[in-house]
Amino acid sequence: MRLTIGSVAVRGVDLALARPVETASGVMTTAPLVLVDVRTAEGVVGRGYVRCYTPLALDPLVRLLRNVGELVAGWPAAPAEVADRLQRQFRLVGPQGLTGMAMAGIDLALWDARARAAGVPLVTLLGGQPRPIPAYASLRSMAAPAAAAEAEELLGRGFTALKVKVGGRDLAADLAVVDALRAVAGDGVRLMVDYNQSLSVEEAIERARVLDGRGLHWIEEPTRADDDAGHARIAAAAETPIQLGENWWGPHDMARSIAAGASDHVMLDAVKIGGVTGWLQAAALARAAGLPASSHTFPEVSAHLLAVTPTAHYLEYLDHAGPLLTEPVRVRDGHVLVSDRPGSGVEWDEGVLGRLADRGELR
Ligand code: SMN
Ligand code: MG
Repeated sequence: MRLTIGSVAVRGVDLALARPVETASGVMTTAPLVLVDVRTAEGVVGRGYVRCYTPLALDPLVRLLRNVGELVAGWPAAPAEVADRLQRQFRLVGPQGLTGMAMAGIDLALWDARARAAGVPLVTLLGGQPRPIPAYASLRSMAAPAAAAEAEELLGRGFTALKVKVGGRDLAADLAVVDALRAVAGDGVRLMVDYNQSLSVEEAIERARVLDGRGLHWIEEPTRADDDAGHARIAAAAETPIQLGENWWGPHDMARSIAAGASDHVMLDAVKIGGVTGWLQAAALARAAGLPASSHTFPEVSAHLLAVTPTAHYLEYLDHAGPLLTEPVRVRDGHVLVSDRPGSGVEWDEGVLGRLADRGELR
């Protein structure tokens, strides 16, 4: 299948969230999203989106992606080749941050285009088949009463695993929310906690030793994401598995972290790890190291990717783009269903986008 990139259309939107996402490292009240449409010369349109966490970066990322779009026009619509050329293009500035997000936006849209051109779901193009993927729900509230209420709602939707963000205050506050969740969820539900990099290594070791008694399924990012040696010390001291990965900018960061023995589990962010192309390389690293691999947000494409990830563990259900899609991911019995439509499961609801444009909310 020979496809050539014709043009790239880029739209930005700072989407209000139904409920703010609270973390120990800041609260997200909106999801700043950049939507990428790659139109091939043959007339196929591939779609993908990235999220830049802060509205301060939204206009710059839209601009960067438009510049990259002009650069890649006329290139083969072959994601492996495009990834290689863009990595070289950005060698001196580096593949972290907005440059990494821009490259991933193009990569995700290119893979979507190739799957659509082949008339198959992305998972099929990658050698798998659509199947339900075990998922956990990520709570957005950190305070014990609000988190417990949110948990009840999600348990009612069939989830059997929940993650809560902790670490904004002292250990007693962490325990209060964990115990409140256990009280509503019972023993049959898996609970995970996420510190979002907020503790020192010493604090993390102290808290992990107490949390070890709570039967948690994992403790995520207890200290700075780039502190491999610190995480290795925490992982050695804790009985509970340590989870890391949402802040790896590509498979090289992951390889360094694995070499340091920094975590027991890995979680891949489809954007930061480098789109579908980066994910496939990362999945191979996880397999070689025997590490269970979960996803980080981006549920649509992650469902396709986990279906072909040999050590697939859990999909994170935290739906930010759903209001913009004609078919947001579907959840059944604690699983997210991989869409069986051609592509990666991302189809814009142009009616919704049109209304945002009319209100001047599209960049
Ligand atoms: C997270 C996800 C998305 C936005 C902020 C924080 C978090 C998680 O680290 O793992 O869900
Ligand atoms: Mg996290």
